[in-house]
Amino acid sequence: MSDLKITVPDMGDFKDVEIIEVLVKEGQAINKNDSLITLESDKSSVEVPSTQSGTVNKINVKVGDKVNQGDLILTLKSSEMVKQVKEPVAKTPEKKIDIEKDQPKKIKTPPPAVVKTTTGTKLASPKVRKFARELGANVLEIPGSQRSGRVSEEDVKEFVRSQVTVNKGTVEKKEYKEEFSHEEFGQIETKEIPRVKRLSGPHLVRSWTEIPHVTQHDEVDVTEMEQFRSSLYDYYSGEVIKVTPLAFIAKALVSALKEFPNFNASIDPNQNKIVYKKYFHIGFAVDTPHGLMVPKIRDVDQMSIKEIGEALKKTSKLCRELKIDKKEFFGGSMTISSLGGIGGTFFTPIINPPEVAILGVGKTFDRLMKLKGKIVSRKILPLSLSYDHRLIDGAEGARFCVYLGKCLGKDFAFKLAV
Ligand code: CAO
Repeated sequence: MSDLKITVPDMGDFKDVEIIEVLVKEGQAINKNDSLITLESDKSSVEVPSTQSGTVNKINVKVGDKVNQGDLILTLKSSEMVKQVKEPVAKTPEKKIDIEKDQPKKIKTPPPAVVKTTTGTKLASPKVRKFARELGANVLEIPGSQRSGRVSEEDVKEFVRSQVTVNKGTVEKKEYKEEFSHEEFGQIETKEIPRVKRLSGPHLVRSWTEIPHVTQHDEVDVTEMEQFRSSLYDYYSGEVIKVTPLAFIAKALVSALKEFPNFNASIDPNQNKIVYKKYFHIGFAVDTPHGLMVPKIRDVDQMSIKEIGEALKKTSKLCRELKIDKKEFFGGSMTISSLGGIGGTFFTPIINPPEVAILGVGKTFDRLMKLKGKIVSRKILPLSLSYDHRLIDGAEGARFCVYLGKCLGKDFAFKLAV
């Protein structure tokens, strides 16, 4: 075995370029073209691949060093062993620098690079990686929302938000340590957190920790609405029309949003302003095998009850088949989270920012009540309204619930259907 020297290749005009990552360890077996170090200038970053196969003998550089053409990166022990390297190697042909041919090559902004380390691979552009580094985040730990799991700048921000708590102006990284591991108590199974849950998790944490939630529970008598709903039929064919109560609730919600514009708003913390929305795009929490999704149905104010029901079916199907456009998760007025098809009464829905309120819907149940001296059975719909107390006061929250109740009650339900 003889020592091979791997040096920094010709990089055109670039001088004193900083090493931002050392991607191999001493003693590691590597193949030709495996990335060794990442260099970063003001304009771009690039990975320097190995020109030889072998086992890393001595690494001559460290993160932070500034290097030029010809500087020694590391020495390799040439070996046949390298053919047995088990770890698959991510090829990055666009970024190859051929130091054997010694042809001057400028560092150009490469296409989104494969960030490769001894512990894994992750797609991210140099700009995003730099951004992550500046925030002290390891790009390998960040769930990527883009195609093939590529990490975007927004993913980095979301990840950092989820990892830190602001405490008296100082930012602390959270670390969790269990005193005893789960397997000490019996058999366990470990699975990956599904992608949708990985993405929604930080969003939920942010909402729960940053928004002062108030949840108001209310019961609405929907007996007449239910009678009306179950009596719907097609005028021409005579066929029964099945419409979910959710369509009526969405329509009633739009009426309430018109009456209480603070609920159809967002807080702009940067400008210290309230943004009032003049549209009525209602979000619906959809339970899918991949996790919870909240698509919007646009312009619900311009739709009939039947159309809302159909839109709900269509949109939830698109979500369950992962065919929904990402943009449909944004730009909402307020969200409805309905567990009415499953069961249960009251719960604490978490606001979906930048919205400021969410309506939780439970399952309608029968209740015996005394009305005008008689015991009668009525249909009761449980509602749980969570709102952002920074913008909405308790009194306004209560008024909103009362108004919503009227919209679903005997005097108004029929009007909604028109
Ligand atoms: N009370 C009584 N019955 C109700 C009801 C209510 N509040 N809401 C719906 N139902 C009935 C429907 O009429 C339907 O009855 P039929 O089968 O007789 O027609 C049945 O329950 C099934 O409804 P559904 O829930 O499948 O359909 P939907 O249109 O009402 O709701 C959707 C659509 C997408 C909201 C729903 O499928 C879903 O995913 N719900 C879960 C939402 C969720 O997970 N929220 C929690 C978020 S926080 O983690």
